[in-house]
Amino acid sequence: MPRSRKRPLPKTPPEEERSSREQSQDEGFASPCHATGNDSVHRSIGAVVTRTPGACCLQHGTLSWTYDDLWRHSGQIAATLVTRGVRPGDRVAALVDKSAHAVALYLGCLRAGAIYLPLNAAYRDPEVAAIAEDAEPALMITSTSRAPGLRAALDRGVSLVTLEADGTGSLLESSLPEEGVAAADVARTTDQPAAMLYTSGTTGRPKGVVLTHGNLTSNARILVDAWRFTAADVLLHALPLFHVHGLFVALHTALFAGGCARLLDRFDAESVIRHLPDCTVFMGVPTYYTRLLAEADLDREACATLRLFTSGSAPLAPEAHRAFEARTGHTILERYGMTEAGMISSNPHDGERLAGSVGHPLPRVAARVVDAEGEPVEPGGVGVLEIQGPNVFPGYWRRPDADADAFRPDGFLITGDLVRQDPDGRLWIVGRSKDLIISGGLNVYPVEVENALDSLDDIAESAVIGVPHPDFGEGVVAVVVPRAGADPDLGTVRDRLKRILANFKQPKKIVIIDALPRNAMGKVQKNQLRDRYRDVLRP
Ligand code: MCA
Ligand code: AMP
Repeated sequence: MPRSRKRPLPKTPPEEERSSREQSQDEGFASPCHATGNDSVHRSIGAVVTRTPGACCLQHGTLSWTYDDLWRHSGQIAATLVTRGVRPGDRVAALVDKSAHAVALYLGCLRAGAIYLPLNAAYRDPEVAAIAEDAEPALMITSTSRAPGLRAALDRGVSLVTLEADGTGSLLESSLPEEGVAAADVARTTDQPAAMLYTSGTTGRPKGVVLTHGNLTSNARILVDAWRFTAADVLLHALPLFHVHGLFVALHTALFAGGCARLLDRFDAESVIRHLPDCTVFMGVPTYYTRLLAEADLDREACATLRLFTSGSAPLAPEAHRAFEARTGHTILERYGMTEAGMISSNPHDGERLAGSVGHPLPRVAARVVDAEGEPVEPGGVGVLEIQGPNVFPGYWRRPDADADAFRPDGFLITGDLVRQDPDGRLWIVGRSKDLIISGGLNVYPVEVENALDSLDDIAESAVIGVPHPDFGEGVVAVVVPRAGADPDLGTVRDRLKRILANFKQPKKIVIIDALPRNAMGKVQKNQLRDRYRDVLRP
């Protein structure tokens, strides 16, 4: 047992945050929509701790934490980070298993004034290394099983410590001086970064999406209100904790409202159905609903205590929406968002939830629909959605070039989603102008897979497309052209890809052709490929 674990956990007054520590590495992100204030995520959760310290906060297996427990554990982690040299504004990367301790790690980072950088556990070591090279984290926290591989892949400058789902690991092994404990609770302003999540974007080069405390707190409060969250809610949490959906949309709504989040290790339809009774809210990506519908046990009785089911991250098929309503009596509330902006629009809690629509822009979100030149389209016409609001991120990590592509000069974010808007403001997503595949709620940027394929000896060029998949909504298909005279062995190609790309990015099918279809400008005609191969992943 590590020495520090025998000590009483630190008690720091949640609302009396200190800002006395040097903040030389801090970067504030001012923007017209981000009024300066002290509304930090940890301060908001700290207010709940003060109000209801003994209320249920997190459940995971047999473990049950009150708000006070979460505060004490996160305080200990914050103090440990400080003693390990983490300064306000430093990035702390986490590739850890889902657990209450992982939530404490997130909150502990914020309380130390650090920027939390969660990583998808499916990332292979080279993917993590590329992100670490860009983000330059002061510390990376991972599981014991991932540590050796990461240690070899990462730059020597990155310190690596471990944290297991049960709270053990080298992170908390060193002893904590009481002064260190007292030092960890750093005040943050709304325009200071709280988290950074990576996206590959259309170039394949990882970009850090910086999210400020103000982005997160404003979005959480708007959602608590819009979806009528209260302290009586018990959220069944099956999503991963490394994306906006699971970490912010799900966890924040539960915690900001003073409710309880019951964590499942991962989504598994049978286990979700087992846990639904005595929960009140469930959130999922469309694949969760498709898989739940495949279970005979999903019925009205199983959902009797539920008051809300939400879906997002990818389009929910109207057939699934209707089938779920028929089977359970619940109308799924579909909402829409993106990492760069958190939640953007939502069907109403009390009004009509329409299948196929992502509802109205949330309060304080300004939305407009424009053509390729940025001019407003005719009412009811299809165009790209652009948005502005306190939820919109201030910019990518050290990437002014990417910022210039993402924002209009007046500060509106170009979402890359093609929409139609009704006269009453209701939005319908009809497509995407960005080259992106969404598979089981996870983004796959084709260029990243193409770059990986093109790096292999036998492959001259490739085009990666998304086609309908019965389980994941869209599935990845790679169309490859061999080098002259080469005869690529697909087994070898797959083995190589597995070493460098996360499992969800792996092509579900690889097709070999002689030449890619191109237009007169030489651009690959992906639409033609999508048409040609649209049925290859159907059963
Ligand atoms: C796993 N596999 C996948 C995916 N996940 N293939 C394609 N797409 C996926 N998403 C493959 C693995 O490579 C493996 O293939 C096989 O499926 C089994 O892997 P396993 O890990 O056991 O899969 P699973 O546990 O069944 O996971 C599927 C899942 C999971 C439950 C749908 O991907 C998931 O939880 N997705 C949610 C992601 C999420 O939180 N998105 C929110 C992003 P093989 O057997 O061949 O090796 S936030 C966002 O988008 C915005 C802000 C928003 O609006 O929310
Ligand atoms: P991400 O980059 O992971 O945050 O993914 C954001 C993208 O997911 C958005 O730009 C949309 O294309 C898509 N998305 C999120 N929610 C929905 C939804 N309810 N319906 C359709 N697409 C969605």
